Amino acid sequence: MRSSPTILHLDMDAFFATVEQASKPSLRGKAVVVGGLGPRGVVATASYEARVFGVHSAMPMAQARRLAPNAAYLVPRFALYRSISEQVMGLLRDLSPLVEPLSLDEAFVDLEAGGTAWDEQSARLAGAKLRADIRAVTGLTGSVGLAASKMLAKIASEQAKPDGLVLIEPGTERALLGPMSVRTLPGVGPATGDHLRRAGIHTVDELAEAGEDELVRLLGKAHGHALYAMALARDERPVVAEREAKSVSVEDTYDVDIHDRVRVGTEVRRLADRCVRRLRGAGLSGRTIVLKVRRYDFSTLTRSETLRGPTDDPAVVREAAARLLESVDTTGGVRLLGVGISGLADYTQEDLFAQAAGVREDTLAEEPEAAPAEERQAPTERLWPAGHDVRHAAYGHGWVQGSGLGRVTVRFETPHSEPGRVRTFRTDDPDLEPAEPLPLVTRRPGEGERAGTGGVGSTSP
Ligand code: DCP
Ligand code: MG
Repeated sequence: MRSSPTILHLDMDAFFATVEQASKPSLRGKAVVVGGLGPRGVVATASYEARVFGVHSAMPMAQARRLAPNAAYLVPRFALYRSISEQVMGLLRDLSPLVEPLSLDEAFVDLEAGGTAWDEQSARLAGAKLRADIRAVTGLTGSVGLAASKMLAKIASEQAKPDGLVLIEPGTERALLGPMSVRTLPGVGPATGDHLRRAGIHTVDELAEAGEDELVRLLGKAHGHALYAMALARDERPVVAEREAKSVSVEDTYDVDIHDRVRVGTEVRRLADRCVRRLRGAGLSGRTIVLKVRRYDFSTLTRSETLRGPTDDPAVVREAAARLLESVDTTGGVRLLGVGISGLADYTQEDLFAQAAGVREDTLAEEPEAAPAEERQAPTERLWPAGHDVRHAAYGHGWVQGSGLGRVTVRFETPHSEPGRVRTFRTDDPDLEPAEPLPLVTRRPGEGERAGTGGVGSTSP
């Protein structure tokens, strides 16, 4: 492990909810819940004000509404979150070529590899400057952790939340981790946590005391071994830039073209299993399954399917590959078949034991497409998802506060206005139309010190 705290972990604060608060002045300082609003919807995230009531990611929306009935409930605006994520990732790439994004709002950066930091002081400075730059460019807050390993950097950013920076001095890792819950360690989700608790292991110190053999007995070889190393604060995983590990794939070329459709299917299953073994071997999981088929005439096709979350489950990959194969005509025979997995994620993000035991957690918000039956019967209402932007011919830019019974309520405000007023219209009002989100920050970086959240006045006509 390196001797300086030059691995940085950034995690934006209550990301989706903070973006919504930045775009909607009336919601600043208020409880905001973003997620699927149908009866089967789940919470994507909640603002810190809503977390006070116990609302958190992946909670059923109905439960959130019981806990925080007065919060604002909004449908996610993924395109906007993605564009802000790109701005943030751009700032990280200014620090180092070694940037490893884990999700839209989270990434590791190897500051040393970028020559940005080499010791504690330079690392702290780089982290502080990054936070200031993120605020200037996006108007949002992110928390930064700095440490000598990925595991500790991530724990540090968690401790820094919200809107802070924590640096873990090399040498203090074990003392810091010891009393913490086993759940702090990467890869220990609810299922592994329960399993360990039943074995009387609650803290990281207890994990280390249990010893490697006992952990292997409890959790299996790979997980037990990995967890023991982490309990001793040993984590040598390098920061891997996206392009270096874009995908894991395997392929086979056949001496004789395969014509038999059943045999093609068997080969694809075999390749899927081999690909998953390689994926797991690299300690990764992935979201996009790719099938490659080269036909008798050398024409090569690739087909892909993106799952809702990363997986390293052979059954899931096998099924996806089989579905993809159904869309390919192989009647003339195939010379080559390949299965790949891209959209890679660090396996430690997931609950290792839960995966092994086939337990799945619902971690993704239901998107508005998955609307329940009663919403489908009223298609006009789906044009006005709560939280989405609209424009009114007379009143200008606003957002949908709610809709139903043929009415839509709009609050007219912009990222730079005062909290705005609410008006109600008929859902088929010809003066009202959906609009693109407005930028959260109007000035460009380097154009002066004024933050984009000041009282600039309304930008509506
Ligand atoms: N997300 C989601 N479903 C989940 C978890 C997260 O859709 N089960 C989305 C919404 C979050 C974003 O991903 O805003 C980032 O996830 P984080 O876990 O980093 O959570 P937040 O950024 O919302 O909060 P925190 O301040 O705890 O990082
Ligand atoms: Mg976050």
